[in-house]
Amino acid sequence: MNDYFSSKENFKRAYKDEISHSFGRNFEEAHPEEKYVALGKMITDYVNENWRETKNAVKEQRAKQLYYFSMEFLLGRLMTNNLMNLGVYDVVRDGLEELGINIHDVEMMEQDPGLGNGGLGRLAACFLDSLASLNLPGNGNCIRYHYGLFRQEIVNCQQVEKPDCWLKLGNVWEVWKPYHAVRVKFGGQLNAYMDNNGKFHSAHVPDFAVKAVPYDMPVVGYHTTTTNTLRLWDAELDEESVPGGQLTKYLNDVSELTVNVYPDDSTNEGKELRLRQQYFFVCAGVDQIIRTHLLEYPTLDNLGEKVAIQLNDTHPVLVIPELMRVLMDDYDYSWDHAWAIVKETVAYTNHTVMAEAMEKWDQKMVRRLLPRVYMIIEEIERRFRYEVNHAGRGNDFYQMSILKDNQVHMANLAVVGSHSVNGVAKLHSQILVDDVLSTFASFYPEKFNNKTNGITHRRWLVYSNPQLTHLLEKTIGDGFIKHPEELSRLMDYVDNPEVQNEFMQVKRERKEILAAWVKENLGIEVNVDSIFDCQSKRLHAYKRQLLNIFHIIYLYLKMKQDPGFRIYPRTFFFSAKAAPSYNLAKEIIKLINMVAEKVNNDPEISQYLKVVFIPNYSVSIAELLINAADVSEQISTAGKEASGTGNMKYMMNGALTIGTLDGANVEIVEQVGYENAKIFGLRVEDVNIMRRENSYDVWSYYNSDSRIRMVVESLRNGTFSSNPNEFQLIYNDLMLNRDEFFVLADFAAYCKAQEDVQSWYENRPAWARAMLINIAKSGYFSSDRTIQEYADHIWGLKPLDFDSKDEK
Ligand code: B1N
Repeated sequence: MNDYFSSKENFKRAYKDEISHSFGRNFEEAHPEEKYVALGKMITDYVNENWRETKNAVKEQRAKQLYYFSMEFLLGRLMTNNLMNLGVYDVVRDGLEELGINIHDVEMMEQDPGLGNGGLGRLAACFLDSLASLNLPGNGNCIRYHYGLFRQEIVNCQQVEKPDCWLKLGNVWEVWKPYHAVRVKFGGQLNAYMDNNGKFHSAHVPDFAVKAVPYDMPVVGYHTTTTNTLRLWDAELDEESVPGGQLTKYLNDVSELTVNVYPDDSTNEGKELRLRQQYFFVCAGVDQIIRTHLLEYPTLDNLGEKVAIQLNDTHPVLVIPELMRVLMDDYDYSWDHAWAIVKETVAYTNHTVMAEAMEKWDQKMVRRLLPRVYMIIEEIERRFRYEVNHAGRGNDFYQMSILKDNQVHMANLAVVGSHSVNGVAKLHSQILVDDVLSTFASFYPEKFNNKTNGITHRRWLVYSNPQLTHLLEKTIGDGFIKHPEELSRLMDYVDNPEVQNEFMQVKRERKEILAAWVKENLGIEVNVDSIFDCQSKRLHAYKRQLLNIFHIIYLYLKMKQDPGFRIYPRTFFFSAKAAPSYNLAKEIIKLINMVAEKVNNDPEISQYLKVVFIPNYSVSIAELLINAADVSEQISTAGKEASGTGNMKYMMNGALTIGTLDGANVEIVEQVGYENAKIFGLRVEDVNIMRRENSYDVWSYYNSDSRIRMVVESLRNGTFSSNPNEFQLIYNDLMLNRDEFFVLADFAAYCKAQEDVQSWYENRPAWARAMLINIAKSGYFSSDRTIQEYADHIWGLKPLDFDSKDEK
């Protein structure tokens, strides 16, 4: 390994050399951008050796490898992460300091790669970190989007979408691999014929073909040799495929494929371009797997033994027919043999039960765009029907069928073509079995399992909260960084007043950092002695930001009416993007911002109550916000949030959860006990009964609770806007469309829970103790635990062995 980072002196020398070689400048003259890029290049150089060693180890050890197919990887900045995982952060920080550079300024030069929407994409990124840190050979496969999810600005209280040009300084972490390009074909004619031996052949003459070109990013494990690969596919023109006279259209079609992340989270618009994107990275990824495998093994018979493919939701489910196509058409496999290999290799994770997120594609569109793949899906369906009938379950076939109502039902294809189907929290996996996929669960019980989500404690605790990390190291040692379950050692100290005080001091420091940022960037003064109450996640009706803002409106109006009523000072933070076409969600953002404006500028009230909407929620904002929270808002309608992962990040940084029994909240309370979280509201069973019996009547809540009346009427009576129709979508959704997500039904319970939270906070030692317990019990939610479970029970993946070179 080169010795760039072996000492401060070596680093300084190498760094100056790098700047001079790369940019032909003296160090003193270099631009800040150049200083950032130069450091990035040094890190990538340094990583190269481990990267090569990892690839060699996979070969030599004939190790099984994972390919995690995901349309999203929400990585966040990588500089600090990589330096810390390599164990050279301190050398670099100190070396830079001697050169008169603050490492923080260099870190901030990096554009946050936002190649995802929310939880699903961030989960994929956490998984990569855990795979490498556990020495497991696991690669990511995705698209090299030229723009991340949009950058959100708030103008006149409303969301405005701006482009997120994350590549404007280039991407220092990536390596372009033009020689590994793959041709991806769309549309056109399928000419099928039988040869003289009666064998079926098909020749696909596409009407559009592009080159998929890989860009590889190293994924550095924490203090390990293992350096895995995240492969991002870019689309380039395929010289042979440019149709005469149509260059401009052709180029448009090519660049469209990688232009943007689709901004839908837990919804699905069913647009053709998205299907094209899906096939694009699936086809390229499958091709790479096959070629890599054949370099090491003479046959594809053992593919399932050496390769595991995990489908992150149904977005990459075309892997199933595509792998069938390659095995049969390119490598002469029989259907049955190919099908056995595909099922052995592929596993599927479901991330949502929301009907509007379930991917369904118009059959005609799939047939037109992917003729051979469609033909294979039809055959999968035909054989599956036979299997179901043969098992005497013919009556259940329709429920499970892939092709119906002129649509291709992607979740059904995923279940049929894989050996494992998992949900992402216990409650969610149970709902899949009992409800959403119940017919499948009774037909293929052995496929169904649960893998409760996790988060990488390295990014979400160690790197983003150095103050807390320092306190933990001092109190329980640093073993928890490799073995997060050791966080439970903190249980011995939760009653220790000194540790409690030190922890509250740490929390205060984090609150000050956030407050300073808010002041500088948003011009809002917040009181660090107030309770920091945070809800940060995508804006979606089922996540019920509306319940939160309604409670705030209630507090505001009540304080205005009754000078005797005052609350313990609280600052409510929101951060959330709405899909650009999701009008209700955008109106909720507008409401939050208009309430904020009113409340924050009311001199009578603003010392008790502030509302801060932080624009452009992203990994970087989350790193600033979450560790400053006292209260974590996890208030989705029971049964709707598959898991949630923000809940885990907040908990790990000590925030107390106010939440419904939904998603992973259930397991959080299981860990910490009901006395160390605040659970309220309807449960799944209650919601199901009310739905089944059609017994929920918003008007009865409206009529019987004057607080609800007061809040709902404030939407229309000029309190927050002079335009009475300003919040009409919200009003209609609740009062005329029957409040699908039970906001009014849970309102009273939520208010009561919030009162309890306030009294709790007023007893500071009890509060500090509960926060410490939350941290102590958060080890379970490390994605190291999650990944170990996937590796053991789904993938059959073993750690690489580097001759005990790595610390254990
Ligand atoms: O996946 C996360 C979970 O923690 C969340 O509860 C869940 O809502 C989230 C279509 C989705 N489910 N479905 C999506 C994302 C993009 C898209 O285009 C659906 N995201 C989730 C991780 O398990």
